[in-house]
Amino acid sequence: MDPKFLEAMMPDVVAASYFARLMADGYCIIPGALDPRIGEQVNCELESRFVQTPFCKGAFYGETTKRFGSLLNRSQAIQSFVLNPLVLKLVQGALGPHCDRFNLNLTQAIEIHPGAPAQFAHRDQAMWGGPKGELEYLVNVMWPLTPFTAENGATVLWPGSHRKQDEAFLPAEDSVVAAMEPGSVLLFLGSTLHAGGANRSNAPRRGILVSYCLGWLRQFETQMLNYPPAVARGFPRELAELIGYSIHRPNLGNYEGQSPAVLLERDVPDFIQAQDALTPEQQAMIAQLEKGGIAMDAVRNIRGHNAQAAA
Ligand SMILES: O=C(O)CCC(=O)C(=O)O
Repeated sequence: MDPKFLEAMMPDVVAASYFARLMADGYCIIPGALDPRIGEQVNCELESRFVQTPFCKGAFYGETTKRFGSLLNRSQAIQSFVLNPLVLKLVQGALGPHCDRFNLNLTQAIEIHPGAPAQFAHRDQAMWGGPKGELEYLVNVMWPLTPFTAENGATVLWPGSHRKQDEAFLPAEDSVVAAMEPGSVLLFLGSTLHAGGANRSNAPRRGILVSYCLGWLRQFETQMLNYPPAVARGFPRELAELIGYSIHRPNLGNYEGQSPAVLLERDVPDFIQAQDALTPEQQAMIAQLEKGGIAMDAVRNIRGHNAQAAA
């Protein structure tokens, strides 16, 4: 990555060095990203749900693995994972060039039990159609609640696989194990080939997966059902916006023509004024048009029409 471009995009030197690794290798591990006591608190808050949740069904989720989502409903401390400033900076670096804003894609607790086989290697971007290899669709962030080791099923990744989109599988010997302690965090791109590892130890491996996707994509978890307005009203504004109580300019995801954040108000008006939410470029285009200096085709672009097709 061109160092000048990197510096312009990521002036924070620590963030810039992790970002460079993330984009070069398709993943990076940040040791000591969070006070491990926060992880312990999350672990306590989720304990009874881990115990009571049944094993998954299906070869991909894993029949000796437990998973559950909606974690912001189940643990207050999870907010420190989701809103970690360094992580958000790196996600912005990877997804920012391709969207107006990114959203929370999922929060999922994953407990891989002893005897679990390795998961199928996959790229999480496969859930969306569209070209692959040209843009990043999501960034995954794995927060370990127990140590992650080669024996107990730490995430396995294929470095550089984000640049090999034509290769669905790569040799096992080219993979690396994301060994890390609670408090550290693993980030990897949606284009990076990876899998949950086999658990050959005698204790479960617990981790919290948080992922963020381009703001114009359907989210893996239907976040606004998980966190309807009555719940989201209790969240910090930044978190509510990440869930989807925000507009992706131009005008995407609106409620009655406004940002769905209007639903977080105590008194939602009966009659709501539809209100433009355009990108700065579009606003500039309209301003020029109003001065009489631009062709109608350019205006059609505001609604996403192809100017040539429309001509
Ligand atoms: O549990 C892990 O380490 C990775 C899980 C994963 O990649 C997935 O479920 O998509």
